[in-house]
Amino acid sequence: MSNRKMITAALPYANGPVHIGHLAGVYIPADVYARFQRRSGKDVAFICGSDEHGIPITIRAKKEGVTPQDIVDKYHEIIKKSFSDLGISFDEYSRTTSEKHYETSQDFFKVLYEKGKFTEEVSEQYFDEQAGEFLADRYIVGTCPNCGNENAYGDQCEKCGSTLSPSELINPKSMLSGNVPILKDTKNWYLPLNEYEDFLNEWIIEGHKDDWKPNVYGQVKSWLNDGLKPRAMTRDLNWGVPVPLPNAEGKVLYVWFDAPIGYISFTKEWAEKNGKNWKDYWQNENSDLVHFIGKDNIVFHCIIFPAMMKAHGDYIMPKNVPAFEFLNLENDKISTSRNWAVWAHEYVEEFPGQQDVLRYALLSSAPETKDNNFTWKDFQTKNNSELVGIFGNFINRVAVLIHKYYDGVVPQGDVNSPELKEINKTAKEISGFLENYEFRNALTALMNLARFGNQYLQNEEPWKTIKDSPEKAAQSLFVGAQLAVALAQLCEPFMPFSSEKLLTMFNAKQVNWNDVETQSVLIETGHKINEASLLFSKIEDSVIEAQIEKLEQTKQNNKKTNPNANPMKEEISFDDFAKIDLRTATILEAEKVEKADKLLKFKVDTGVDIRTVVSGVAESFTPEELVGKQVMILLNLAPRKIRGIESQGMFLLTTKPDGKLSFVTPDDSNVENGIEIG
Ligand code: B3M
Ligand code: ZN
Repeated sequence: MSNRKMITAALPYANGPVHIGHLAGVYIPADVYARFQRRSGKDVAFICGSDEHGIPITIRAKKEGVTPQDIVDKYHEIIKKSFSDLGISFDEYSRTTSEKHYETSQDFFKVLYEKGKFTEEVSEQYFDEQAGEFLADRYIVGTCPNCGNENAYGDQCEKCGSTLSPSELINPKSMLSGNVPILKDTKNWYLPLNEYEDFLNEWIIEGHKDDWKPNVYGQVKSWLNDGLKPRAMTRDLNWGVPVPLPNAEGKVLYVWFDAPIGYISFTKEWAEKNGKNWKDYWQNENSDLVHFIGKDNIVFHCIIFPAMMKAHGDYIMPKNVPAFEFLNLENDKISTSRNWAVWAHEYVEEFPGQQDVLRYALLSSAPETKDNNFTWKDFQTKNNSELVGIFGNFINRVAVLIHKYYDGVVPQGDVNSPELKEINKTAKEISGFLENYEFRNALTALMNLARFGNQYLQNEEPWKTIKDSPEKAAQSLFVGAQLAVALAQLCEPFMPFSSEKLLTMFNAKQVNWNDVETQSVLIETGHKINEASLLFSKIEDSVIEAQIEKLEQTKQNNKKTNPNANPMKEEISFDDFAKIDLRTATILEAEKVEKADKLLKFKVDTGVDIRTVVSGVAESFTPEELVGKQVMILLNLAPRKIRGIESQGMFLLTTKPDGKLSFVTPDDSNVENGIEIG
């Protein structure tokens, strides 16, 4: 085991806040591990930052009608604050738009380029001629070949869930302009992953069969069994780290090329500020590189990034990649788009001072080996029965009784009491579990020590023995004090806020993990403790019901009242809406269009002018019945030639279940023409 721990946690995309799924499956376990390693005297670098490139960011920007930079600036701050509020003890939390990161990822690319590690391939890709841009898969919409959904994306149909490629879409359209994209040749740089198969097989399949988690090992094995293909490390996009080569305009590094290099860039940033050498952590065999990630990131951390580092040549391979499964919320998949989540920043606001309760609850249902479930009821039980009822109760009793009987001074007791062995045993157990990434077992071991303490006090009954055999009472509370301080020391990786409070309460200092594993006395006889304060407080039913109600509300909002209704279109900004000029108007004349069964031609008084509109309503109305009708018109739609007639606007219409059209008309029959609608 080496003395240095280079610990990374997956870089969250800065396209939204973090939720309990992220926390339970990556950040809290990673933090427990990092804190534990620091306490064990290891030289730890715990590094993370926001992933600010990639399509999720540009999509979100488009949705909100702002620039990608606006999006990442906003969410980077929110995410960073949530982590710090929850006590995630990153040594560095940076972002992939930092200067150091541009430099580091471009250098990395250049090294691979100069070593001839890339192949150049020309492929056909969809291109939007009007926007002048190549289109990422997500930017192409069309009809799903499997279910007929007209709003399927180039990479996936959200209605039937099938994975697609843009060429499979029927009637593909660009989301940028709405035009039909053309196929155009483009050159990109590929990493031939197939050339790394032997290396990966030897390193992981043969080398880590026994020490990597079965879910991780299994996924890697199945990827390798299927055979690897060259993968493009550059993309035709305008948001990302520019490809550092001449003639590579309009091309950026693939987000999964630049993002993991972020770990390195941010380590450099940290090292510079702290007088360290980043290479000690990344390029020295005496360093254990450990990546904490969710299961959807396994291939990137176990295959692609290692292949990149191998190609580079100077880097160590990860010692372990403890990937977590997913956490569900109230038995339903957590989803950002459906707002089905408990958001970290909202929790911090709604449960002030109770960060450790969330840390505890999430750790005890961490999705270590299979998907797991978070429910508010369970959260309440964990707080009320375990944290308040067991942990808090034991420590409170000890502190209160020491004040009551001994003026807050730890009484005389036997330093060889057999109960004290429980402390060392628990410390060793926890450390064994944590070295093995078994966070739930580690937490159980901690809790068992509190249970043991409670039981001990219950059996000893110092509140009774104080009268007839004060020596016995002193002995009990001496042991109680040791157990309480042990809990204060050992709970730090899991519940750092409570640990700090407890150490203050017992007027004690944090010690190394090894001291708790070996010492029999953690607080001396004669030591004066501080005032007892309550560590945890009961969470009332009403608080839990309010949270459940909040989720219920989300469910209602998500529910379709009309199962046939199409899903909502892409969100638009107010500015987009403000561009639309809708008016009241009156039809002055109407006539059939020759040789066109569906079309009628109208003269319309829009209040602004009198203009011609062609509309496909002939199957639903006769011209005569429409003369004099007041309608709503989209006034500023670019004119279009329909059957040789220039149509200057569009009526607002709806379709009835029988397919017949009907006009949207003002509720009030006396509205003037030209009144704006909005
Ligand atoms: N940004 C997070 C995700 O897939 C992704 C991780 C990058 S780690 C280098 O949700
Ligand atoms: Zn479909």
